[in-house]
Amino acid sequence: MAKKVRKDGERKEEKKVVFEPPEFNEREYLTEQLYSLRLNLLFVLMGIPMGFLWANVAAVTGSTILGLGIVIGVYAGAVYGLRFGIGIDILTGPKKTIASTFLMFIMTALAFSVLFSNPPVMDNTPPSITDVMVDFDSNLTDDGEWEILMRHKDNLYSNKSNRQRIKDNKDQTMFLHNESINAEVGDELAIMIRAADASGLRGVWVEYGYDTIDSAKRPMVRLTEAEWKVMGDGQDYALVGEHYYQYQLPATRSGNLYYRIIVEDMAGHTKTFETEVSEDSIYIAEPTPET
Ligand SMILES: [Ca+2]
Repeated sequence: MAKKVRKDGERKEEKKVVFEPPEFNEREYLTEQLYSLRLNLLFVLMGIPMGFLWANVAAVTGSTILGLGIVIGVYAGAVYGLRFGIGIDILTGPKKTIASTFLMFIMTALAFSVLFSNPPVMDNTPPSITDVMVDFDSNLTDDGEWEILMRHKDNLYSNKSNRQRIKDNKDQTMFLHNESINAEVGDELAIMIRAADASGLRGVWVEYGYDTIDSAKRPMVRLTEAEWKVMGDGQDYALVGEHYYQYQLPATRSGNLYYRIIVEDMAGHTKTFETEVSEDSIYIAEPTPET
C-alpha cells in the first residue's frame, strides 16, 4: 500500500510550538525533589510494619485480600492524617506524590509480608509426610535383614499388579509389599515415615495398639543414611530436606496392629497419618510352626 501523501504544509505550520525555556529555579526544584523523596521514604518505612500486619492478618484469617484491604485502608488513613495533622496534602501538593507513595507503600508492605510469612520468621504450613512404610525382620531367618512389609500406595512400586490392587481397594492407603507375605509373632517390626518441614521438626511420634490405638506418644528416631540403606531397599535416603524416622517394636501377639503417626513442626503445626481400615493395619499372624 502506498503511503498517505502528506497534505499541504498548513497543518504542519499549526503544530509548530514556540519553545520558551521555563525559568529554572534550582532551589525550588531541589526542594520539591527532597519533599518527594522524604514522603516516599516515610511510606517505605511505614510499609515495613504493615508487611508484618499483613502477614499476621493472612495467617490468622487465611485471607491475603483482607490483609491487602487493611494495608490500603492504612494508606488512606495516613494520607488523611498527613493532610489534617501536619498540613501535607499529597493529593494537591507539589509534584503529586500520590502514585509514587502508594506504590512504595504497597510494594514494601507486600515484600515484607512475604518475608514475614515464611520461615524462619513465621511458619504457616503444616509438616509433610511423603512416605509411610513398615519393615520387618523375620523371626524365621533372624539375620538382621530387614524387608519391606507394607508401603503407602503413593510409594508402592508401580507395576501392573500394584496398580490393579490400588484400583480395587480405594479405601486402603497401605499395601503389602508382597501379597504372599505376612508378619508373624516374634518378628521385629519397624514403622517408618519420611517427613519434613521448612522450619524444622519439633518431634515425630507414634501411637499404636492392637485393635485400638492407645494414646502413649512414643518418639520416633531419625534414621541415618547408613541405617536407611539397610531398611529401605537401597533407595535414596532423602529428598530435599526430608528424612526418615522410625520406631521399632516386636510383634508380641497375633492380631491387627493399628498406629497413628504425629509430626509436629517448630510452629506447633501437626500432620498425622493414621491407619483406619483393617487392611491398613499391620496384620500379625501366628508363628509358622517349626518343621
Ligand atoms: Ca511448617
